[in-house]
Order: sequence, then C-alpha cells, then structure tokens
Amino acid sequence: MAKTTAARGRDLDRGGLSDEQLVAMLRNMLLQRQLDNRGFQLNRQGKIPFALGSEGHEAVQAGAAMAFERGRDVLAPYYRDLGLALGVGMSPFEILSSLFARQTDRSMGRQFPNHYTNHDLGVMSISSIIAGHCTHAVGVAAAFKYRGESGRAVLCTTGEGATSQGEWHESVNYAAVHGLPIVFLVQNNEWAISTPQDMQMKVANVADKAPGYGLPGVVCDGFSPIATYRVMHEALERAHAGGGPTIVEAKCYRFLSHSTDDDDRTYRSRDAIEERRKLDPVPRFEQALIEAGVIDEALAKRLKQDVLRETNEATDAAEAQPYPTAESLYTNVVAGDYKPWQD
Ligand SMILES: Cc1ncc(C[n+]2csc(CCOP(=O)(O)OP(=O)(O)O)c2C)c(N)n1
Repeated sequence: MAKTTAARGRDLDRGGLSDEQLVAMLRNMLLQRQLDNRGFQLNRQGKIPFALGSEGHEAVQAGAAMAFERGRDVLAPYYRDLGLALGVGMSPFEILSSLFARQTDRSMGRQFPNHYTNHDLGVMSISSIIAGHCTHAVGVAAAFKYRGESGRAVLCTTGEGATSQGEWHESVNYAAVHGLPIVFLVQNNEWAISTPQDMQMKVANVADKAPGYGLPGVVCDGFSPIATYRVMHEALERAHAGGGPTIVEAKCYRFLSHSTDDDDRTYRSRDAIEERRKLDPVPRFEQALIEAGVIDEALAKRLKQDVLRETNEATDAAEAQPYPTAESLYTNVVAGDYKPWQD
C-alpha cells in the first residue's frame, strides 16, 4: 500500500472506506475486465460455447460487493454479476470452471455457462429466466425474518429490463408488504439486449417505481464504486436492522454486446458507445486513487500484471480439468437418497 489513510494527496470522498478497501475495489474492477475479455477470447477461439460481459458494470459491482457482509448476507445474482461474484469471494478458477463446464464447477458443468454458484459463500445459483430468481431471493429474505435471523439480508440484482417482468413486481411487492430484509439492486445499463430503456418503461428512473410499492428508491452513479458502496451500505444496513427493502438503481452502461451470441451493431451506433467509453469507470477509478495518493503508478501497474497472471493461471487450470463423468449425471438432482428414476 502506498500510503496510510492519514497521509492524503488530493481529496477523495472515500465513503468511509480504508485504503485497503479502495485498492480491493480497484483490483476487483481490473480483474473483472480481464476475465470479461478472457470469456470473449475463449469463445472466439471456439473453446467455450458462450460468455457474457460485465464491462461497464465494474464500479457498481465492486461497490455493492464491498457493502455485502460475507458470512451473513446472501447474494441472489443475475448472469452479469462477475464482479459481485468475485467481490464476495469467488475465484477466477471457479468462474472459468463454469465457462469451460468442467467437473470443478459447483454445478458440475450442468448449468448454463457463466451461471456460477457457491453455497458456502451465500451465492445462489443463477437463473437464466429473467427475474425468476427474484422470487427465490424474497423466499430467502422471508426465511431470515421467519427464523428471527436478524442482521442478515439478501442482495438481489437485476438489469433494468427485468423490472418489466411480473416476477420482479410480485417479489418487490411481497417484500415490501412483509418488510423483508432485502435490497433490490437494479443495474441500469440502458439496454435489455436490443431493447432500450424508453421501450421498457415510461419513467425516467427505475427507482421512480419504488413509491408505488411504498418503498424508498435511490439512484446512484453506477460508474463510481464509492458512490455505489455508500448507497448499498446504507440500504443493506437498513435491511439488517429490520427497516425493510430498498430499491437501488445504479446507472451504468453495457459496453459490450449482450453476450457472445449478440451483434449490437444491428441496433446501436458505435459513436454512442465511444461517447460512454469516455466515462469508463475502470481507468477513472485508477486515476482517482493515484491522484488521491492512495496508490502510485507502480502499484497500479503491478495490480494489472497481477490480475493478468491470475487470469492466465486460472484459465490453464480450469481448461485442464476433466468434464463431469456420465455416471455423475444424477448427482445433486434430488436431495437425499431418493432416486425417482430407479423406482
Ligand atoms: C423470461 C425471459 N424472457 C426473455 C429472456 C431473454 N433475455 C435474456 S437476457 C434479456 C435482457 C435482460 O435485460 P436486463 O434485465 O436489462 O439485463 P442486462 O442483460 O441488460 O444486464 C432477455 C430479454 C429470458 N432469459 N427470460
């Protein structure tokens, strides 16, 4: 670490975070970017069938992960949550095991690629059914309340497109009525595949929907990890303390195509993307930490070398793993010894 918290350069509104936490957020963002690229590269090399990118979501996810209480909170992620998964403790090897569909993947390669999970870390399995996981997330929050497990909360994430789904409305409404400990984080990247926000809703902000459920709705700058951390920390603390749900909308952007299966040149201009790239949160946060004296150029360089090395090692290690065996086909399908296919 370059300097202690006391020795400051240019002022940085750090949201109460220490140098170590700020650097951890930057490292998370750099690793997200590296792993995102790796997923697209491996797909183009014909080594994996599918990848999704979180480019443009790095700051939201680094900030939200920093607010997540490991060991207590549960994450109900969606498919674009690489940085949240990493930020709550998942490793690049686990992510790549999912992309390569190897035996070392927690779902043993049976889930859709990029749909990782980690029960021990409180990361629920990802559902490809848009907003389908919101009902599951609310179920977990209801269980926390029912069992009197105070101090625990669920972080349920979606894109803005998902807020048009019935399950999202039902989940938010139920959570509001029952005062459940849950935060609905909406990562508004302006696009739902080829559908822009204004074809999705008549309100300017997703957070504007919150009063309709009797909930607080907060908009934050999703290009700033510190701004996102601040809002998410407050919302999760509210949930931990029995104050009920919050809808947080983090404004960000999707720099890449929806997935490796999508060609976004058919529905949006390169100029629009270039314009947004000027606000790219990764180099901006790196620069802000350098200017504030939290890190120096040399450390920034080392961090980038470090995440590249980590990504390369994890890629080689995951690729070398075996596929699940045919005999394991029924493993983890039904709990306990019950084997309906044998009766
Ligand atoms: C119920 C359902 N309808 C449609 C789809 C196809 N689909 C996959 S991702 C997606 C867009 C979702 O957009 P958004 O919620 O804004 O998240 P983003 O991908 O932009 O992060 C759609 C329509 C699906 N998976 N499930």
